[in-house]
Amino acid sequence: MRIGISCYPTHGGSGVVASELGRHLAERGHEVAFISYATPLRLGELPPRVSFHEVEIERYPLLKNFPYTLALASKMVEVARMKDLQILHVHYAIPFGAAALLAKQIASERDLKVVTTLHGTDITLVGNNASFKPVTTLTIEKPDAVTAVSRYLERETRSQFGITRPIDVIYNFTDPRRYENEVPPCIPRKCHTDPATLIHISNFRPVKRIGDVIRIFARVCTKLDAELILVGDGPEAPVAEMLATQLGVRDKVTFLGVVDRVAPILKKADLLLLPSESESFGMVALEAMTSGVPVIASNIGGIPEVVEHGVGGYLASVGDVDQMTTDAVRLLSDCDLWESFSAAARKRAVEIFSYERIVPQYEAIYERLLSN
Ligand code: GMT
Repeated sequence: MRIGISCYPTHGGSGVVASELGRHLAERGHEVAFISYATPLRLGELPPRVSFHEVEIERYPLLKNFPYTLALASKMVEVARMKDLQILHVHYAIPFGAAALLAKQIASERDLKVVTTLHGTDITLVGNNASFKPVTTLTIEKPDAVTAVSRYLERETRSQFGITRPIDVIYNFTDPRRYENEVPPCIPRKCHTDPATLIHISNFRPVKRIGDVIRIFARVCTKLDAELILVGDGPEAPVAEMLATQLGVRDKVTFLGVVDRVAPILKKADLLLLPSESESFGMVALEAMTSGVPVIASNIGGIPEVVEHGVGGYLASVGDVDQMTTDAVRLLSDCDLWESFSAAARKRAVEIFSYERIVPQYEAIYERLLSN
């Protein structure tokens, strides 16, 4: 098949999923054309059968804000014609879903099928904003197929937008080979050596509750020798630094900033902290699990569909720093328990969320649309 993919090219989960999907589709023999304002970071060097088409952002004195969505739609049309695309698969409702519907109408000489994957913030935060809501609603109602990355997100989409159309739930996926190649011999992992390494990976937005990460870590430090690695950047990074200083643990916290690939860093980690307020899936939890890193997370959104409480990690109510600390200390002080959680986390990631299981579900949707 010939598939166009459009996504945010940044480190966010939706860009990661879209990039990995394109890579795997190409590995399986499909032609894939990425359309965005920059090459998606996780894509790296373009693999065989993958092309990248840049939406150029030009500045005109007349335009205060460049109408990116229109330039994106025009580029989609151009690439659909040039590459004879059959499918346009967009990740994130705003602006990709809207641009794809426009492109489909313009390129009406071809029967271009639009698939929109909802990732979470496009529904729960951005798309739900009153200024976008009518457009977001259209981007859910009108595509040929809509997918959501968790059952939670499907329910949320229906209740927040009053949607009744079919929505396919297709979980995000992982490629266990990446972790095996990069972290030999990571599986099965052994109990940590001192200090224990806790890790948090995010875009440092308020929804991630970075303050809780620091509070949990500071409390863990009163019970055992530990360090904290913070991966990513965003508006809450200075808040995290201030709190770490106030709580007397600043010298045990490393701010790594934004990194392209998390697998090599996860190799060093003993525990992932993800105390988010909202999470449609929790891609970093899956990445940690693939690397055999148990997860301490909030029991919200799509996280319980990814992390099995008491098996490969522990879930607690949002903001329950006490419980999360107790669980972290329990795991880090009992090697047998930690090793069983590590193995179970990896097993669940491989058995349920492997690309081998998930990518064919997207292919099945494309085939269904093309056969109609
Ligand atoms: O909030 C983020 O982490 C970024 C955001 C994005 O749009 O990339 O992530 C969303 O999509 C990811 C991939 O499907 C999910 O794993 C995240 O849970 C989701 N974030 C939220 O729902 C807050």
